Amino acid sequence: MISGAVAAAGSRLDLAITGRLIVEFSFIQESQMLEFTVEDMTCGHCVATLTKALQQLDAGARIEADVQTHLLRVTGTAAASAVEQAIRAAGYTPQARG
Ligand SMILES: [Cu+2]
Repeated sequence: MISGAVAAAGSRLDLAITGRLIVEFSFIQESQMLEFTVEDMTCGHCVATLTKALQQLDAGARIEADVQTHLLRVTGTAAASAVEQAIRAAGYTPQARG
């Protein structure tokens, strides 16, 4: 989990202790709502898997899912690219909704 203070300080943190390692955080300051169509999200187990994966990425994220329409709505502070990556890593195929 990343603190709001660090996120607000900038997208890059230079960890002097470990030398020149630059860690990039794909987080934004304000929460945003992202909507995806996830065709292979077909039941409650899929929703549970995705919710767990997305909350590991962003503990404060709010996840709404509708298996009928395959809508997955993620409200949180992780960048869209990071959310998409987490969905793919969980084994699903997200398509951003316009
Ligand atoms: Cu399922």
